[in-house]
Amino acid sequence: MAKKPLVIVTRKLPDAIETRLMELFDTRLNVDDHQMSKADLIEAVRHADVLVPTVTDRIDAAVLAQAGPDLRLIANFGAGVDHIDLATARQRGVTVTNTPDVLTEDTADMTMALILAVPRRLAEGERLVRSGGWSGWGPTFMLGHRIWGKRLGIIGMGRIGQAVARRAKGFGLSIHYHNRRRVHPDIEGELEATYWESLDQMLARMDVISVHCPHTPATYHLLSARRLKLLQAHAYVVNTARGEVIDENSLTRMLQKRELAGAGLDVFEHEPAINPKLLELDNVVLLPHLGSATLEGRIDMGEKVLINIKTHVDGHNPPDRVLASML
Ligand code: 8YV
Repeated sequence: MAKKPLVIVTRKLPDAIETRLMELFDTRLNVDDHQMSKADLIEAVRHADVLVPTVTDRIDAAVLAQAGPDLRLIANFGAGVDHIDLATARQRGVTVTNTPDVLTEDTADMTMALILAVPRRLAEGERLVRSGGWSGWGPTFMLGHRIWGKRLGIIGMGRIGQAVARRAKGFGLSIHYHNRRRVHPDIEGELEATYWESLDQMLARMDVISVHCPHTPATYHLLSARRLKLLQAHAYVVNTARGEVIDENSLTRMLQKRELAGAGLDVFEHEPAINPKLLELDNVVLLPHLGSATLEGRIDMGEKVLINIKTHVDGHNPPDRVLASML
């Protein structure tokens, strides 16, 4: 029997996926789910034929420089690949795949939850009840702001941006978007979406902003201090994409000074570290990167990883290849 390829998985995956990986390949699991150090990652790429990393592993040029001759595939468990140096991988002839599509609806649900939670003060109210500090209903008690009829500006109108737009439309928000490319007129028509070529122009007019672009060198701090200042003081910012797209310190300062109404953040610039000042604010809802965290989603992501590895090992082009030029 031919030697099975060595697949090294950096984090604990759902049991069903791990079992199938064990059946198909010579697989090394991380059953206690410890975070791999840089030395661990280097050790892994030295020996593996296939590496299965997640967003918590930095596969940079220094790690890839140590890769052994057998490393041919990095089958990322996750859609975002900003933790992998794609250019270096390509130079070294290493294919990179990801897991798109299967986390679109879950991430859009979580985004919608934040779009509702911040203006309606959901987390704040929950904290009050738990603290025992609720003294009863009152007509002017804990008033939030209405969502229906407001303008939502979506930055990045890919799969997730569109899935958010569909939901938001149902909640009576009008859809605006900025994207590198204008989407197909049929999609614009379905979503009744207004395209803004100028992000600055859009920002200045929206009630809610939601980020759905990938983190790339071009989108790092896309919402810079300057751009954040273009937002109206009653606007809310939601981010379920990547923390690096927003200048977190500037956002925090503006929230502190009430130059913005609030923010719903599922991702942070230096995860899992969070600007401590954010923790003191009532007008923010903070989540621990839960966007795609459903059991169903994780299994679907694992299935994609399996298919990407299997097709590659069998000598075919894996379906979810990522090329730097696609981002
Ligand atoms: C995943 C994500 O949980 O897929 C992504 O890009 O941000 C998350 O929802 C994570 O990336 C898994 O590696």
